[in-house]
Amino acid sequence: MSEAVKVENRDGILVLLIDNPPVNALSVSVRKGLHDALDKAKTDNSVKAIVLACAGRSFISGADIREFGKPPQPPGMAEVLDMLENSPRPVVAAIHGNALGGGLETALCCHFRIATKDTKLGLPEVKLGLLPGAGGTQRLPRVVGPVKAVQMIVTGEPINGDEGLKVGLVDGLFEGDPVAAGVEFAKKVLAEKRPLKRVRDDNSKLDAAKKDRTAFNEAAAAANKRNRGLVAPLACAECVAQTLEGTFEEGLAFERKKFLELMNGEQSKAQRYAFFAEREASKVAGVPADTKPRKVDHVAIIGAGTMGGGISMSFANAGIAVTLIELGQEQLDRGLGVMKKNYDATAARGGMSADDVTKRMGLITGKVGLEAATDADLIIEAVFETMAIKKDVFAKLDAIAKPGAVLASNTSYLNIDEIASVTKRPQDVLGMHFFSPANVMKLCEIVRGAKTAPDVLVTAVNIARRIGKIPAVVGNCDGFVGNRMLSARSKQSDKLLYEGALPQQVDAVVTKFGIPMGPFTMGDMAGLDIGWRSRKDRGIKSEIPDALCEDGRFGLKAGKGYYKYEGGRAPIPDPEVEDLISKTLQKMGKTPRKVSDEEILERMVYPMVNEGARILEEGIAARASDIDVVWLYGYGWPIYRGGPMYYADTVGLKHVADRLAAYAKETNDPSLEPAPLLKKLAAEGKTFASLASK
Ligand code: 3H9
Repeated sequence: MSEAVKVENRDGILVLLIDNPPVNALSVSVRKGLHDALDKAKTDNSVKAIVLACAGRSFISGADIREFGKPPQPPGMAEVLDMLENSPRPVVAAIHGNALGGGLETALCCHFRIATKDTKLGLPEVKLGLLPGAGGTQRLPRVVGPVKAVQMIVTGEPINGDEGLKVGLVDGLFEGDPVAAGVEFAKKVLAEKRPLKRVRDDNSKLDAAKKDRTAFNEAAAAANKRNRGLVAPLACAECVAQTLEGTFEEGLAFERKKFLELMNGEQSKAQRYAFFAEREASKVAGVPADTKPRKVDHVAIIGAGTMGGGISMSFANAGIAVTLIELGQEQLDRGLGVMKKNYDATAARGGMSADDVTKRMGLITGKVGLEAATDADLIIEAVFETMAIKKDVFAKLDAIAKPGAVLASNTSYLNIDEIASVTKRPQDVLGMHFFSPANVMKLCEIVRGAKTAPDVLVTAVNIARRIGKIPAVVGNCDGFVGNRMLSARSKQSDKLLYEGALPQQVDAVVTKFGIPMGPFTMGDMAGLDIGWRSRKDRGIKSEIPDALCEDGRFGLKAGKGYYKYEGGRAPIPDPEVEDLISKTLQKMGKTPRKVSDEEILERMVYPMVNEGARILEEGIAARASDIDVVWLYGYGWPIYRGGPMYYADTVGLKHVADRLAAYAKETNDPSLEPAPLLKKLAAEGKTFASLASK
């Protein structure tokens, strides 16, 4: 018998207990264990019913994603699921924790399902660029109806046990030990002589939608609404629609075909890479895996501005109380007011209840004066982005914070070591760089100072995950990973205007690639006046944006910038800007040329990759995949393109290096010369992924 499936006969109830940590994925050892046990049970007359349950903290969380793309190892999932579904004895799935993907598909092949109230039942394959490929698209609609099924499958969002009971996905709820509950339920099934229910045989919930598809089509369209460029969601909806077309077997064959197409496609490969990259980023390179985080019970946030407010909301959203500290009552009230308004707006859109708003606001306690941070285990500073102000705050915190408190700065580019230097405890200081809006954006760059202690890093990673953020540990340099690479891109987008490209052309190329917003639209949103003032202070000129600002074109807030705005936030290309650019070039004695879309894309992406290579060489990021995580979750890089470093690997590093060298020459820009690491990997025919993590 396989180690991954423990088999026990309890008075005629055969218990199959899957034990495959960490998440009880359906790896080959599990499939084999189930196959062998079910095969043996066929001829064992003492077996009256079967219970399928899992050890550890969860039921099956899906197929083993690490096996995808490799030669299949028998027995396949379909074979094992057939054995369960066709078992002549009742099979009860007793579910706790998660039943996700192949896990829920397995449960759907059992004749009865019971679950705990808080179990997560879902088919999240779409998030990996896939669709449920073990019958999920055909069985779930037969159980919960096609409307609910298409919502669940296209969005990948799970429901809990309570809702599962309401929609008929589970037959009962239990508390406590899944095996004991499963055995008890199985006995009841036997005592009541309940008929075996095979999901595949019951078409009753499809009938209404077969007669009138309106509700189904509307649900499919609504679920698919926000799928910029992704192929999997549409394929998911198509598979569910098949339940309304033909037989169960035909639907299964259609699902199989579509699943294989997606699994072998570029998008899912990139999405599966992103899944593992995200998890890898939580492991701090160079820190022993058993390093324990410090205890964090009390959290204080300094600064109730946009960032401090967003960070506080992130904690409150995760049910963690924070003390929000400001210098004066007025600033505090203003900050709290903005948060309340944000929550109210979400509630008005149906995103949360009024009760939730009260609960979350109740977790944020406003206080005036830094002394309120005395008891905090973690203090996150989010004050004005000026070194002198940050140093002042940290010197004061050093004097009042309790020993061992973690002191984090939300700086987006300042030197964390310089900030730490004003304290007597630089080992406790690090950066926690959240992205705006902080209550929405997933990324948290954890900036490791020269003296940051390993357990402080682990504490920050841990707490970031607890509040639903995706942490990536980076080193200390100007702009860290994300903003440093963004600067490399901004330099090129600015230069392109002086060569003949227009803002709308550059932005269109960038958005077509899948990034939600182009650099010029982003500039307009941020406001062009800030950069202009800073250039004036430093005596630097940048003719085109300077001319725009001299004309009062400060961006969205002024109703005009690189674009014009007619009341809303939609950027409208403006002939006046074309004219202004053309006149500026004339004045500068420059002749515009036609810049191709291909050149724009390469100059938007490859300089970032080049900077990424420098970042890796300098050890600012430990892994190329960490850089990808920063871009995926902090800057809206399209997940189906894996991240800039992954993308460069797929294009080929030799091509990237050659094009950069050519642009360096053509545009007389030494910053575009390929970085030594990029050159080396290109010459050796290697990829960034081939670099071992340090
Ligand atoms: C599928 O089922 C296809 C079928 O329809 C058809 C097939 C024919 N496989 O996230 P965590 C690893 S597709 C392999 O940190 P948490 C993960 O890499 C699948 N490994 O834990 C990590 O490893 P390490 C559909 C997996 O508690 C460790 O487990 N299912 C898998 O925060 C811990 O993971 C899904 O899409 C897997 N399926 O969250 C669910 N899952 O320690 C995907 C996890 O070495 N999984 N690992 O870094 C999840 O969403 C979360 O892992 C889960 C736990 C919510 C389960």
